[in-house]
Amino acid sequence: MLKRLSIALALALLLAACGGSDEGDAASETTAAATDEEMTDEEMTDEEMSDEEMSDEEMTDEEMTDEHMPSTFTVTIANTSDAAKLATPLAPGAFIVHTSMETLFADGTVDRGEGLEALAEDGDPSGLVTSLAALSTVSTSGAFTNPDGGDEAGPALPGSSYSFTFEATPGDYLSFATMFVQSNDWFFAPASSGINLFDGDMPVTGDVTELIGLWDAGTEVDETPGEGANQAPRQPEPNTGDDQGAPITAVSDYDGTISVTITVG
Ligand SMILES: [Ca+2]
Ligand SMILES: [Ca+2]
Repeated sequence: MLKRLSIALALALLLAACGGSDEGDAASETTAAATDEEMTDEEMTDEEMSDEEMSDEEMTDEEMTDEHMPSTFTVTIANTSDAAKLATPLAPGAFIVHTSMETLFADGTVDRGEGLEALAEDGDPSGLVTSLAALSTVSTSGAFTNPDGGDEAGPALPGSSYSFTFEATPGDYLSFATMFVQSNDWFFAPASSGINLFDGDMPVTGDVTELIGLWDAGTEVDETPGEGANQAPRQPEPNTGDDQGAPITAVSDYDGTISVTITVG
């Protein structure tokens, strides 16, 4: 199973690397276009005239900084499942900082088909991260792929953890999702509203485990956790199993599988 996940992740990272190359080409084209603009006197004049506007923007930024200096948060998701009902790996997951409700998923509705299924069934967060990054209400998005202390992407086994860091200001919420690997399509995530990262102007810190739920994505029929032939550790390839076509719902009875803490520094 671990090899299979590693292979899937390696493929995902390879695809991401290819995408990066395309962006590099686009950046080169942009630079060339900018050079052309510099050669046009009229356009240069326009740019100089906009300096005043830029000054106004800088003043606004300073005012913003005084009132809402971003706080730097670090979230750690520890796998404590060896002391819980069923020992399970966690899989690489996705996180976002957002201002809208029900951004990563919506409790009680069918999966939107934007990448959550692959995260919940196969431990692949790449598609969901791409979808969420495109939303105007998402200020930061990313994947957590490497267990703490490791330099390779892979599952977080019992006793290990994932961590990720981001900046946020009052009004921001955190959502994330990571697969309960010994299942067909279950994932750990905060309630669909996300975690309000501030209490007034004060950053929220400490143990937030009680804010995290276990959810059934409703995309694949459930087998007995830890035993199903279509679950990630045993399925012959990703996306193996019967379609469920059900709304996303909460799953109980697996308290203590993870522990989540937030620090600010
Ligand atoms: Ca299911
Ligand atoms: Ca499956």
